[in-house]
Amino acid sequence: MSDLVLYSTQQDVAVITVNNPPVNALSPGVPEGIAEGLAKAAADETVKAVVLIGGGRSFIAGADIKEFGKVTSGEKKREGGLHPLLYALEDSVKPVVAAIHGQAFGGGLEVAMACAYRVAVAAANVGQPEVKLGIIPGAAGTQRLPRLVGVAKAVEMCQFGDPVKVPVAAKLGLIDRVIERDLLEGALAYAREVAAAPVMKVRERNEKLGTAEENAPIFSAAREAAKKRQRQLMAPLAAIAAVEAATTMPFAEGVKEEARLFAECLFSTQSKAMIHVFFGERTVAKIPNVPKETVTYPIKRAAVIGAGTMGGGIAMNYANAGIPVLLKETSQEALDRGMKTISRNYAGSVAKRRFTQQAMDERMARITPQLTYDGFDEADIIVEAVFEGMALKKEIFAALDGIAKSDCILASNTSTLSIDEIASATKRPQMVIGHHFFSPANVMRLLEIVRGRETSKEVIATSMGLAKALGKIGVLVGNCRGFVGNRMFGPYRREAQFLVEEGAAIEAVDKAMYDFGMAMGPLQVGDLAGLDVGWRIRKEFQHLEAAGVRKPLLEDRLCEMGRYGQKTGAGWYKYDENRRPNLDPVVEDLIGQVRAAAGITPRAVDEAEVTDRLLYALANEGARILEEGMALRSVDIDIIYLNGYGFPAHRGGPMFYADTVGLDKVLARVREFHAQHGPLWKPAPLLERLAGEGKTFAQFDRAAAAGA
Ligand code: 3H9
Repeated sequence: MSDLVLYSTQQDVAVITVNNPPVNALSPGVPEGIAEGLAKAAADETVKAVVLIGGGRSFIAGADIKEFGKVTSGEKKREGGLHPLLYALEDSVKPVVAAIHGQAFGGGLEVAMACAYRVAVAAANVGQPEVKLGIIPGAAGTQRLPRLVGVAKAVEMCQFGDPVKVPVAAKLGLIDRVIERDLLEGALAYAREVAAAPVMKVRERNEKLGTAEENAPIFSAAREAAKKRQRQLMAPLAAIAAVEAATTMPFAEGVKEEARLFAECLFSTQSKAMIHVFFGERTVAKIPNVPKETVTYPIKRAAVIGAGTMGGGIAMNYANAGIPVLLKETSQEALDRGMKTISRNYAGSVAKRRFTQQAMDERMARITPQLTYDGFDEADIIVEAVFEGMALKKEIFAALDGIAKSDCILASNTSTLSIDEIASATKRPQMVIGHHFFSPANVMRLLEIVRGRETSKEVIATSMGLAKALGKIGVLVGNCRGFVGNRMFGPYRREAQFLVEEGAAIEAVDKAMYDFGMAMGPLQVGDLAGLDVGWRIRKEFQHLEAAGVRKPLLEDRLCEMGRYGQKTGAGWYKYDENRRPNLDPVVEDLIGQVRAAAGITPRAVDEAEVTDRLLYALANEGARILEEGMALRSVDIDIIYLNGYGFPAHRGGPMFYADTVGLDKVLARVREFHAQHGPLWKPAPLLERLAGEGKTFAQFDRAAAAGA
């Protein structure tokens, strides 16, 4: 047998141990190894039962996701899948007991469900998370699961893919015994208890499959929920259909229907995009010149300067992670306002039962509001979160330089300003870094970690680890204006405004992007974030603007009218008391005036032009960022957009999307826009090079990784 699966016997019970770290994925060789172990057990007369267990940290976390790409790219042929192994497990005369710890996910749970019994430690999780990869269970998960847990729960598990804790799974009938002490010991004892008992094969158990009348409302409710909560996704609908097949077809037919739906999903662009995101989220943690072994600073105490929207949200992150945090403001009024907002946010979570009142009290107690720098000398990290103004930020960092201990990380939450210039106000630029949180900071998952010229590797490694501890996804970016996310968002929102100036309706621009899958259209996003933020930044950078380059005209005018967006009740739209956007004739008038003053004759703009202008503005700027090394890889840009800007996961991110369109086609459109609209559309040299070579951004990433 290969090293991937080990076989041993413990008196009268055979033990098959999957040994494929880190998560015991069902990589090539693993199913074969299990089958071999099973055959050995069958041939050994002294063996009465079998335990199947995972070595290391989990049972089996599912199919090897890396293999899917090989199949869809044609590099590898699709074979019979796991079914032969699953039938062998289920038909085994000697009962097989799956012993679960860590995770039994996807193919791992499917293997466990083909066993005669399942035992598990209470801390383990089971689930069918395939939809999160844009696919559905492909080894009869949609057929065996409803037979064990009933139709409603099976639909929920396959449609949403969330993990289920073992105590819950035991109540559902998915786990036969929860093992309190040593898992292997418990599994062996259980195996001996059941060795002689007759086994009812899961595939032959139909008692939980319900009647057509009982099931109809379950499926229609699930489809309704998919429409609302899983907009545009094909896998959840396929998962529902596959479970439905379990209720209307004999097992073998249901398996065939599942296979058909699985293949449809696997070969879709959606699943390629979501698998790209799965690996991308793990890739961003890997920084070529900051090795895994880099020493990190322990972060036990934090301090935040500024109790506004951002500062308050950042303080909540620390409090949520169990780290006490000082929160400083300059006036009692601002401090009280900030603390009130925090308390209101927490109370909202308690009302929604996300956590208890006691948890809220503990979190509140970790935040110390104050007007002074008292205690800042003991902080391991200080995060500055005051408004965007270089002079003020430098003043604060100069003050911190005199107060903070020598190994304290000094972070700025700036969204656009130079970390190097901020660091120049201190005598320790190696300790200075950008921690760019996204609003609302206690909710949004993205943290752009901005590396200054002199930021030390230890400070970077600590920041990446800290992001994880705060429940964020940290992406390292370079120090350029707007860093990665906002630098690209500039052209994206600029084009949205240009399109309106040229004749597109406000709501048509927003709808086109919403229909593409974005959480919100670009003009609505402006209203949500506050149009004054960009206005202030434009004023700060006015001196850098090149003469003769077209500038968007409308948002400055809206701000001059006091229309900052939702916070003032009006921006691009007018908002009612429920924050619903309505078109406002005042804005229509303004657009008319602006067009007339600029000599623009409005023209018809179709949806394709809106999506191409906006999405290729992102990709073109992204290509520049990549070439300059401001993002480590194109996938880092994608992860930023998915987690900070509402880009849909099933499109994979702006760079992946451009790859799926084809860089030659993207370039052709960029050239067209360049000819029509001038220098802002100059094609990025990297885009030209890759398109010329018939390559993709993903290939650029792979080549860079190979060279690193
Ligand atoms: C499936 O099963 C389809 C079936 O129906 C069968 C059809 C025929 N494959 O996340 P981590 C890697 S679909 C390959 O950092 P954690 C991961 O990339 C599958 N690799 O650790 C990382 O690599 P690296 C259904 C995998 O402790 C390393 O392992 N299953 C797989 O935070 C550590 O991962 C799923 O969707 C895999 N299946 O979390 C489960 N899983 O070190 C997906 C992980 O090079 N996995 N890797 O960056 C997870 O949810 C989490 O990884 C898990 C561990 C919770 C297991």
